[in-house]
Amino acid sequence: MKIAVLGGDGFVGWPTVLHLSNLGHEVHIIDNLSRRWIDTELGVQSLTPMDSIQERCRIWKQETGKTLGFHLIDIARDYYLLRDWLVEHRPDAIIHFAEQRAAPYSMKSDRHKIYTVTNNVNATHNLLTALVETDLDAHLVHLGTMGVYGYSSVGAAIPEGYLDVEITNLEGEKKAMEILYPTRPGSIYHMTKSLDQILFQFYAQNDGLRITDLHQGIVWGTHTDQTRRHPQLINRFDYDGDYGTVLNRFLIQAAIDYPLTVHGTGGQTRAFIHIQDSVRCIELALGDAPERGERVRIFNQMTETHRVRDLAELIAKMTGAKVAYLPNPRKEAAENDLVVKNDKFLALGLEPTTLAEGLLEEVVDVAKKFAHRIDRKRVPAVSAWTKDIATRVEKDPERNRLKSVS
Ligand code: NAD
Ligand code: USQ
Repeated sequence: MKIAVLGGDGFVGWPTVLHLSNLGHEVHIIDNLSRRWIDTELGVQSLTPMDSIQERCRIWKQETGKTLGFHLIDIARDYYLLRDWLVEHRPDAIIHFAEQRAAPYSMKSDRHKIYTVTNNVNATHNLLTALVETDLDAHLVHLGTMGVYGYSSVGAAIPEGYLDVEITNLEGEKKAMEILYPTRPGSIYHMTKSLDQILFQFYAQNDGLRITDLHQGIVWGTHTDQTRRHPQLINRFDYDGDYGTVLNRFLIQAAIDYPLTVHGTGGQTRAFIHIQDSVRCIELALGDAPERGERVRIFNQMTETHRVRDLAELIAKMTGAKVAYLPNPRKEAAENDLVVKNDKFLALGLEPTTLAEGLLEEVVDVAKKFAHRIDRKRVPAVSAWTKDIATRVEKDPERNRLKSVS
């Protein structure tokens, strides 16, 4: 297949590009490199030393003989470039990773809120309208998030996208209906993924676009089989308070002897998936495309759930790290249960890589190797969800104590 990977320079995009190229597909990366600019804005860098995207593609060619295309396009702003690219290349499938994906970054200020909404919603909508305009019947696979469901504990498993409900009509009869699972995003970033869902529903229904939306949990790990092939194919690894995600952060914190930064009680339960499984799921989703006229196909892309404090305790036991319970900069439930259905990927053949498989150690080893690249001042998460929370967090003695010890 000819596949366009939008956001192919990112943390999940790059290993996906390599995985699909290795399988023999013709892969084209479209990216505006905004994530690299955001590192510059924040004054941080990936834990791992990333080469330019052109150099990464050159090394892949050298190692495998396979060519990767790279096209510098901002899909949120350069609509006509995107449309003309699609006309010229006519891909069979498009994988859409190209959004601002950090919840803390999206909550930093009004500017960051506006950027995240403008970038993400326009990126998705430009792509959808371009597919219609160019009469392109490509299968669109979008990376969404488990966070669209919210984290209320209703004591029922979260289904894969849709919920069966019963509505009482004016005659008092009960009518069955299937709706998108009610969305309850917890940040501006997660809200944009909820808006994406409505855009997909409309374009599938109105124009017959073939769309798969993958509601992915928190991705952890760093290497995949393909990024391991050469030091210059190494993946991005975010550790800072805005872009680093919880499990990867705890692992690097343990590696540099920094207390594990648990927010609140750590009673938040979240869904997780290893990066190797993430790229495999995308392969599986590509092989299971919907028909024209079908509703959007939604998969829950996760393999296990964990409570934040359980993860901290597990890593503390494994490495001897200390755990710091800090005031939570986010507005989120202090404690929640989470049961998630993921039957669809299991039925397609996914064999989950769980925390128990020894890969936690691998991340700690990578972090130790590149520890000299870590700026400890960038480790704390400082983006607060409201002004009141910001004031409370700022005054907290435990947070200030951590500042002085670290
Ligand atoms: P990332 O920030 O590392 O990569 C996103 C890439 O998209 C970057 O290379 C960026 O430059 C590019 N991009 C952003 N806006 C663009 C635009 N307007 N035009 C062109 N390129 C643009 O993020 P990631 O961790 O690789 O996540 C990829 C996708 O998967 C995101 O949509 C994210 O919401 C979703 N996701 C990620 C995780 C996770 O834990 N990392 C979990 C669930 C879902
Ligand atoms: N947390 C801590 N300590 C930290 C960092 C985070 O306790 O140092 C807590 C947070 O308060 C939160 C939980 O860990 O309760 C998860 O935070 P996270 O930053 O790991 O994940 P999140 O903000 O939800 O976002 C990440 C990705 C996003 C993706 C989402 C999947 O950045 O792109 O969509 O995971 S999910 O969480 O399933 O919605």
